Amino acid sequence: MEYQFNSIEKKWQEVWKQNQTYRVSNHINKPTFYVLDMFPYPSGAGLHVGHPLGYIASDIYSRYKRLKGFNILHPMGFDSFGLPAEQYAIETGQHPADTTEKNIATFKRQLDLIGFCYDWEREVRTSDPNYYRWTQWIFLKLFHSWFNPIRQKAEPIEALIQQFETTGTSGTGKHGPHNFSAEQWKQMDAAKQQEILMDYRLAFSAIGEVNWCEALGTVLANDEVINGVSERGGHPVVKKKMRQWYLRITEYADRLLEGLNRVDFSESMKEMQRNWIGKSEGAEIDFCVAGLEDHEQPASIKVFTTRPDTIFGVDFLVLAPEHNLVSSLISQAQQSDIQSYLDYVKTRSDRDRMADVKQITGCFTGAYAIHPFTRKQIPIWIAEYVLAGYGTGAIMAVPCGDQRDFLFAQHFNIPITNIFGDQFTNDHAQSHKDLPLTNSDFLNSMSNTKQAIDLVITRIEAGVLGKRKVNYKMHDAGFSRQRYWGEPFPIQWKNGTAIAIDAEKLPLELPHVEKYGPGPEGEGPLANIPEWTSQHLETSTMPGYAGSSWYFLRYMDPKNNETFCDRSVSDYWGPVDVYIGGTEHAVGHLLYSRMWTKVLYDLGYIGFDEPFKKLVNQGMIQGSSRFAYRIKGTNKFVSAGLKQQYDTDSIHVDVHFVDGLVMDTEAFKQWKPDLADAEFILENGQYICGAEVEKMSKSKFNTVNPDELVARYGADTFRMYEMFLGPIEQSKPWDTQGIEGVHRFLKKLIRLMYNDKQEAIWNEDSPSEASLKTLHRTIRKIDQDTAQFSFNTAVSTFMVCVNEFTEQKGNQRSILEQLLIILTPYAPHLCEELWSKLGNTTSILDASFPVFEEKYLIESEKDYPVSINGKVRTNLLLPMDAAQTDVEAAVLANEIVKKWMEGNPAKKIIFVKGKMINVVV
Ligand code: ANZ
Repeated sequence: MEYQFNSIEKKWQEVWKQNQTYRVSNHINKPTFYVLDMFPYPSGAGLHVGHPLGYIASDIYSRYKRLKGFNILHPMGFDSFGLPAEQYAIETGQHPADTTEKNIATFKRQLDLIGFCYDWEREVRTSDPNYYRWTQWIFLKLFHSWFNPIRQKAEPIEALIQQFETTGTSGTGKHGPHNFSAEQWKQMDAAKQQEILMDYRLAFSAIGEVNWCEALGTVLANDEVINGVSERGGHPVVKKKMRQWYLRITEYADRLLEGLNRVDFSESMKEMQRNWIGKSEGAEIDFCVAGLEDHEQPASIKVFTTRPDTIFGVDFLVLAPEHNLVSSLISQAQQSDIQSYLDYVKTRSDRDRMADVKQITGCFTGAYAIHPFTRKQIPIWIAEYVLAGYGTGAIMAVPCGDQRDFLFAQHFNIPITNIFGDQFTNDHAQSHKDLPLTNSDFLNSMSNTKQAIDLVITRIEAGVLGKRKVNYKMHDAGFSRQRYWGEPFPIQWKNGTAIAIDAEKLPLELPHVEKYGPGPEGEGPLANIPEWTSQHLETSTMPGYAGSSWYFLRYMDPKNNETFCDRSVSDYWGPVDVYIGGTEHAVGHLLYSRMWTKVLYDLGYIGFDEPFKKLVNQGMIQGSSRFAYRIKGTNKFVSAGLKQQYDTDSIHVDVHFVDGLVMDTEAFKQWKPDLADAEFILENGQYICGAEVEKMSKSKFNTVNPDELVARYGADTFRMYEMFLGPIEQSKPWDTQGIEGVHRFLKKLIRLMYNDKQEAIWNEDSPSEASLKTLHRTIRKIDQDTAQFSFNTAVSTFMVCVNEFTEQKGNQRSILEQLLIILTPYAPHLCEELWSKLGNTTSILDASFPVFEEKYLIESEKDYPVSINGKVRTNLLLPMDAAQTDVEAAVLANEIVKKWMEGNPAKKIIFVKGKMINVVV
């Protein structure tokens, strides 16, 4: 049998499809296992070889678990709403619905070529009304719920309303946003009540800041703004206040942190999530503004600090420039300085403000605050390094203990109070903890930072000067986009109040429009549609992460028209057992889906509160770019080794014209019209390219398409080669050259069954001990490696096994069959083919993973070196379980031993089991 991979693969793909081999049932009495890939956004570019890396890994794992007797859910779908689709549509002048449809078709064709075991009946598309109907439904659940801080869980908003009606806000937690009695509640009009409820809802609307670009007439996402100007066109972008939707994810901060202890994610992934949540414990302390302390309602500045123990080292306060007290603090003399500083800050993103430590900027307000303990006057500044969105937007600056405060004091010549004695040397802040305090009144000589913090907090709480406070870096998640291609909100606005659309009326379908330019005043494109605005429907749409926050649930029960996923079905499958995807979703998607899961759990719709038990992050496949060097001002290209002698520009060369580093100069000349008359300066008759590892992208001409490789080598080779490239978690450059080796391996496998005259050579004999040993060593290793996602080592184990079988003439059906079973997850098509050639009539996919048997690895005999008086004279083959008396008898009967003993009696025969025999004469 020659290796006709194309026809073999096509044949089996059709058979599997016809027999519905990948059909998944929700009613099989087997243990279940759910393997999930992060579903792709169907871009116009199609798949390149980097994309399938994770998909192949998850596919191998799923097939392996199936052989192990599990009912496997391993679905695939498309994250088809979102900004890139809209952008692509605008660029190409096509409707996003059409481009999305087309792109999905391409993706599916490409995925199918690789032979994944998806049950396409379960496909989900986030932009399908039958899908987003349930995204909208879950949004309504979020809208109709609040987080009860006492029970630490989501509850229906009706329960809160009932509480307001009976006891007012008492009983809704100490630090709630409002404070009123039942009487007061009842006296409020309906609009006021709704306004108050909005401060509790898990999905809520509030005024927030967006990036507004006047010139483009649109709101931009954060990553569309570079250094204060629009990425597109370079127009100025300013912050603009607009009504937005948010998810109250901050309420789940503690539960999101706690849940990390119960999931199997990498430590670095957990750390990224912890940092994002950014829990800090400390205090809020009030500083009265000098000159205003005797007023009826004295103005005070609330600061957040994690180091209340440094309170006596406060030399100034700093407010974020956006702080709402700024305007009331500035003295006449400071007015114009402050104004120009505020104008400057407007152009700075939060990221620049945090990252830029070299440039120290700020402005004195002219006002002073009073230190709560010493009553000293402290100057109040504004500076960009204090962010409005964190803590209280104001800090007590302690130059002695905080480096940014230190640099600021130095820059503006503000005297520094030393509270760390000789541990502070005046050239940088002292960041170490547990140092004895000086100049610190009641804290003097205390050296336990934690105790000092507790003491200060006790004092400020006693004096009503502030309180203990936990802060989170995380913000409530912005949940609206002024865009077209997303889920419409099931919300109508009536006189400024948001009214939920009845769940029965869902989906609220996205209207088909011809134009999706921005609406007036930064509103979304839906604001241009009279039928939409006449119903006062919300004009923004949900963000890209809405649909992906719960898609893993829909796969379980994709056709259900009654609910998003029947409880009995989600109970059957449980949470995702293994989730595979890139690290780029560390803090976005993964946190949102964890939150949605917790809300659905709290409300009783599912029975687990963490969606993903285990997370595997595959590395990126990078491109390996090739360069040619054009001598400046000419159309002459110099080979890499000689380029030093010329002044050159380097240009990317399509990797398809390059074999290793050697360029096909003819193909290069035909590539583009301006290269037709290119000339070359060669090295040893060849044009050698430069090489660099870069991101794989069309613009760098380094993308390799899986379709080409599948056509040339077959899907099985492609699958195994991707795994062979290295550990799955590692990023690595693509290199097509090595694929030949894997291809040869599969041909060698065929050679165990067919000779080069295409005659069957496999037989029904019993395999040799050596072959059984090879087989079982392989079974054990493949089992372990596959279970641990160590696919690269598994591939080399298969190679060793086939080499050994070749040498051993291991072509007996009984061992070949077992080898094929363990190999099917990796090379499903060829294994199915050979399996059927061996006479099997049921699919190999339904075989059982062979059981490893230790006994085949145990040596049954040993070739012992035999020494006479310490010198090795001969070897003796003995059973491994031979006893001392058997050994002695065998040794003494041996002719060579007899000869060396020269007729003398043996004084002693030393026998070390498994090692050696020594005869002492
Ligand atoms: C006084 C102090 C003394 C501080 C000291 C630190 C060291 P994390 O851990 O990130 O929560 N801070 C508070 N709000 C801020 C804001 N909006 N923008 C910039 N900085 C802010 O850090 C909290 C610390 O960061 C707070 O504690 C405050 O400085 C600063 F020796 O207060 B500290």
